[in-house]
Amino acid sequence: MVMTKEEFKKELRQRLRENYAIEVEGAKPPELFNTLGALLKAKFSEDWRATWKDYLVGKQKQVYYFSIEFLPGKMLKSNLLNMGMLEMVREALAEMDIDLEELAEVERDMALGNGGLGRLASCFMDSLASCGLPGNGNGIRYDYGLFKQRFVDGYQVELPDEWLRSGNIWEIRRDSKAVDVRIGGHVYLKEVRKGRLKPVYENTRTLRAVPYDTGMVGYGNGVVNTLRLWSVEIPSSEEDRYQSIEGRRELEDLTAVLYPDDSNEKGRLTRLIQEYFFVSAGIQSIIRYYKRLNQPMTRLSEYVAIHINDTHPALCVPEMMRILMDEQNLSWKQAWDTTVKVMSYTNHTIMAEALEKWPIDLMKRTIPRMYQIIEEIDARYVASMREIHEHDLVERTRIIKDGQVHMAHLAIIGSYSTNGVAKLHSDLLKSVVLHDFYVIFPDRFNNKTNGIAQRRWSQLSNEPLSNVLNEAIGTSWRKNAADLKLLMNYQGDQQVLKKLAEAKKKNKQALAAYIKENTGIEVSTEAIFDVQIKRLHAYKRQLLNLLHIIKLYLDLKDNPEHPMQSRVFIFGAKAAPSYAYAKTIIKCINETANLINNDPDINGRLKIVFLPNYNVTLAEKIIPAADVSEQISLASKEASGTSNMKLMLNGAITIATLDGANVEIRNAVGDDNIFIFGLTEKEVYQYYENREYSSIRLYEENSVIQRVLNTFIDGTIPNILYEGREIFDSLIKYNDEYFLLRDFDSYVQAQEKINEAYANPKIWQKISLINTANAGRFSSDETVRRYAEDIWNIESKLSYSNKKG
Ligand code: 26Q
Repeated sequence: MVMTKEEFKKELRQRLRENYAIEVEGAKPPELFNTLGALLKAKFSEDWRATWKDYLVGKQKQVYYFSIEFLPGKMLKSNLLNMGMLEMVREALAEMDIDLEELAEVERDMALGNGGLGRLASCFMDSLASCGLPGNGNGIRYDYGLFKQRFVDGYQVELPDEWLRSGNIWEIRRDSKAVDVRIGGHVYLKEVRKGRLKPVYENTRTLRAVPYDTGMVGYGNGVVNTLRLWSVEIPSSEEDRYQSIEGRRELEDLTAVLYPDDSNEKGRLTRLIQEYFFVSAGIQSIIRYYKRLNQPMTRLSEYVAIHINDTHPALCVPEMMRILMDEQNLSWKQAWDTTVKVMSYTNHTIMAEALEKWPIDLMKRTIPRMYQIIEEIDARYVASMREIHEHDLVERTRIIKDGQVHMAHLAIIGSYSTNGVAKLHSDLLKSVVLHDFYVIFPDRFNNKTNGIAQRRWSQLSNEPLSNVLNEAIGTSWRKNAADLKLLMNYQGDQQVLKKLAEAKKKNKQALAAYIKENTGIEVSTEAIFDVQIKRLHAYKRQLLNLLHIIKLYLDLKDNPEHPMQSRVFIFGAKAAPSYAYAKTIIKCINETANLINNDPDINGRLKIVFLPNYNVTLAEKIIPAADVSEQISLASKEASGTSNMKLMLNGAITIATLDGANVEIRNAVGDDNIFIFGLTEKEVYQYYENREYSSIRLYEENSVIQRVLNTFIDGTIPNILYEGREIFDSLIKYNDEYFLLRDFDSYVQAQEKINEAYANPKIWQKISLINTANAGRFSSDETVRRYAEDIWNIESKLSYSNKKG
């Protein structure tokens, strides 16, 4: 099956001649990229078909992961790696004077997600295929991915991400699998025969959902699963109904843009239709497939599992009910029992304002049949629970209340499993956020700690590190991340430690060059590379990081001899376009960077680099070069975090609060190998209860805090007349919602310990090694295996084919 180098070269040449009428020698990178991509797609398509056939013939149970976001980044190298062709192709191209890295840069990031949630979905897609698990993705093919970020005068400016402009080599449009989705109009129920009601639709509009499939290639196992993304079109039969150009545009634009993660923006009609659109299309296509298995609808859960990734696809519940009742003629009870047995749901947030709700009238207007069904689910839920539970509990947990439809309630009530994404988070769901539901459905709650696709975040993005690992512990860690543990045997081996340090140095040099080229800032690779990369959110506390930097700046101004390691603080973060406070923080970081980076007194000992347009590709450049990983959210607020895992794997040492998966990282490496600070989640909740927090008191009593905060309003940081005041007020006038000032001292102390540890390279390198060695448990291979076993009840195709013989 695997191609030889000569075969590859021959085929590449031939395809270039056929498709572009050129020779390799004259080909430009985009032509080469497209040709190479097409060649690979053709090559894995055989396996793709075979996988599909295998699932069908074996009637294998499959999971469908419904997510409104997927964030795969670039796919060329990852496909090459998984197909076992990376080294061969690299060499073959080199022999033709082509640099694979340069070619790979041509590919546009597929950025159909905001951050952690979308990236997790893509890590899962990789791991499902790599573990031979029958799992498919279902989502939206946005014409524009997440906005591109630039800085102008230190302000964030958003530009459209036209990722499809030069086509997408990996996708296959499947017209034959298109389905219709109905929205708007009115629906009433009509009795067709005794006791049998059928919905009658009036004035509805029909949209055509066209799927684009992308193969998800497993690592060295011949399995290729499918990521199906839907795009909207106007069906030709309906064309003349959309007379006005505006009306037409509105519908055609349905899948145009990805909504930015934004809890402030509520009730956006288009977003709701997007949610229904990809849910309805996805479920219709599942049912269409299921019918080929010739099994009764009531046995659906033996063959199909549907996963609801956060509440955005929660309409899976009523849509499945609609199809089973209205189209497959099941009774309410049959349909309900079947639906609940098929659905499972993951919660990704404990921030109350981020829990999705839709106004009743909006939902009634746009998806009337969904609303009818939800109303009925709600009524039956209340009726059945009232017999068992107290009135108030039932009222608090109902789906429709306060004029709104509560999507998390719908997802929990309509599924058999609800999970959080880290131990602490799952515990908080049970004890606080979803406690009422835990009382009612204790068996439905479980934890599945997040994970990362370890090959992308080491083998692909950090070759220097991977080479040292291969030499020291062999290559089994690539398939089995737990084997990274073997590295623990080398914590005293100066040879290996030195090689790891050299690998880190190399990565820092590469990042330094990137920084110089893209920002003009010169940084020393002797300095600590201190990294905070994640969406910009008040609760993630990038501002706390900034307060500490300003403290260091003032220390150095007071005393240029102040003992400290040189540091480069590296930020990557996008703010939702309408999230004014987050944008203010970006502006303040950028202006502080201007101040510090250009202050001759500082003499390069302190630098701030805010790299614009943080995305998967940039993460792949930053993470291998990181010394310090900033995971400093207010305890209880970060559901899990996943950059914490990626940075750990790459040997960065974590400074963290006991939040999200940081708790599990601490347990994995031990207290000596991580720098923990700040309030615990319990202490945070105590403050909420006793209401004793007073930031102004801390300001008045703590001269360091006072001095640091004053720089925002006394002109020390230039060009932030309004922004500085906004920050100052948020911390003092509005009592510092995320307790930055409370955690400040403890954060400073932890940073001082980091400083000391870095001063001793032997200690530092050992801690770094221990972090890499213990990152294996955060492989998403493990995570999806647990989902497969505990929730979805699906079996690996690999063990399945093994069983067969
Ligand atoms: C909501 C309403 C309207 C438009 C957009 C949204 C929206 C979009 C994206 C709301 C939330 C998101 C994304 C959330 C997210 O990424 N959460 C992160 O999920 C990670 C994976 O589980 C966790 O590691 C992070 O802790 C969590 O913040």
